[in-house]
Amino acid sequence: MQQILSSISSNLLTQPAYIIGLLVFVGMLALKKPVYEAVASMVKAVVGYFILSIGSGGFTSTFRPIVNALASKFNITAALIDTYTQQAQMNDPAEGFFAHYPEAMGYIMVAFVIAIAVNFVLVALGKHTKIRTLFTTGHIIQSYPLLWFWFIVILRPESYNMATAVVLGIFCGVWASVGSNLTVEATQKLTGGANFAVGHQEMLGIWLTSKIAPKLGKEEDNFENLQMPGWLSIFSDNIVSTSILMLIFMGIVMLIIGPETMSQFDTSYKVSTWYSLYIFKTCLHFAVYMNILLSGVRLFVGELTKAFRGFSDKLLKGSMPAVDCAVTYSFVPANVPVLGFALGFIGELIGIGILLLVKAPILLLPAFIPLFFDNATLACFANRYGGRKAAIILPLLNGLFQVAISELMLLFFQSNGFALSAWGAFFDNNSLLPALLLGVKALGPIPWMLILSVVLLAVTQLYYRRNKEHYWDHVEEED
Ligand code: ASC
Repeated sequence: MQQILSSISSNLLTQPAYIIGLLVFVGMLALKKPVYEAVASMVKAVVGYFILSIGSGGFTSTFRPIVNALASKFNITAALIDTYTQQAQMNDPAEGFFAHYPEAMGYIMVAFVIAIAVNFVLVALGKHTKIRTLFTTGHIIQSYPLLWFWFIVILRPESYNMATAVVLGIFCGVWASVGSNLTVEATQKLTGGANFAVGHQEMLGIWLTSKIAPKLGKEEDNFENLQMPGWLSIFSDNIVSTSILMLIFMGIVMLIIGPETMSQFDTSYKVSTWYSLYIFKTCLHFAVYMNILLSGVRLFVGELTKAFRGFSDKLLKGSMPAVDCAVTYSFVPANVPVLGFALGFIGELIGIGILLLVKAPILLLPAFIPLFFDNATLACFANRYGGRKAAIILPLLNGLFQVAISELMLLFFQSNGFALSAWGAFFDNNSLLPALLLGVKALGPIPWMLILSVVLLAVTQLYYRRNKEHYWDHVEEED
């Protein structure tokens, strides 16, 4: 049974391309489109998603070695600010600690499947629950129990059992639903009403950005409206501005790293290649992957928006899909996410400098995934709600926040007898997760997760009351 579940999970449920393909196919049929059209739409959506993944994977494979190489320049052993390192440590069956928990993977799988089901039910009962968002990013929903189950067991070893797994699944489903639902208004504003929300790891961050950014700057002063005089007008072109920004910023980082260290981290780089040309090529690839990503997004979002009407009108009334954060990058000038990344990086480096200065007990090093995807996404929303000023200030602050919370959470686990090798510092992991874990420690996982679930669902009712007027606009518009 566990094998079947885990096979379905790794092959299907955690693959957004197939989930979206399936939604598009069923949605088209619900709209009474002929089967051949439904198949064509599905193929385009899946191909679009694959293209998006190539862009998003290209960022990671090209720029992760650089961030890692920079980290190694510090010549210290330290914990990483990284999601995947953290997942790898927590799920490594060879680690002594986990050898005592042979059924854990089964429990985690149960929690994952329950989470998906809970999201579905909450959307199906959307009239009452006010949840509008169907999570399509299975790899994100899976990452919750994959980490949180272990955290709970570390903090409360007696809770290694099925009951905890079931309640964890309920909590994860509630969080995925409530969190993505909170991003609807902001994402609609960002996309000009494209009828989707974000289902990723910075949902609270998006909501908070939509509240804070307007206080930092004017939304009209955004990057879209930026008129560059004279020769500076070449910067209005995204490809040019992205490339130049990365050449300056990453170029400096790569010069600091130097060719020797770089060759240890990027096997495709040989010292015989001119380092200057290697820097040039690598930095310009930021624009390459951004353009790949954007063309994939356009393809699949087009199909998804068309087909999802089948769900929102007929099958799951009033619903909209919650998609990967990278989708938002195609609704702003492409230099905005790039700038968010660069500023988040600077924020993290300042934070790490402070840790060194105060001789913090645990040193931290940056890593690519939370650094890029968190800060790039928040920058898009900051630009829409508070213009350039907000798009500059908020990622910088978030970089500092990523370092601060990672340090505190690593210390918290250390004081509970467990040395984490990384903290996956996405905004939700830095805000919701500490609240979850402190309560788990104090009250035990089952009561606390049930309390939090009720609170989150109640908050959604309040959220509905505040936004009542336009809450279901996306459905009416389609009529
Ligand atoms: C994550 C994660 C990824 C990226 C990707 C961004 O949190 O696990 O692989 O962000 O979803 O497109």
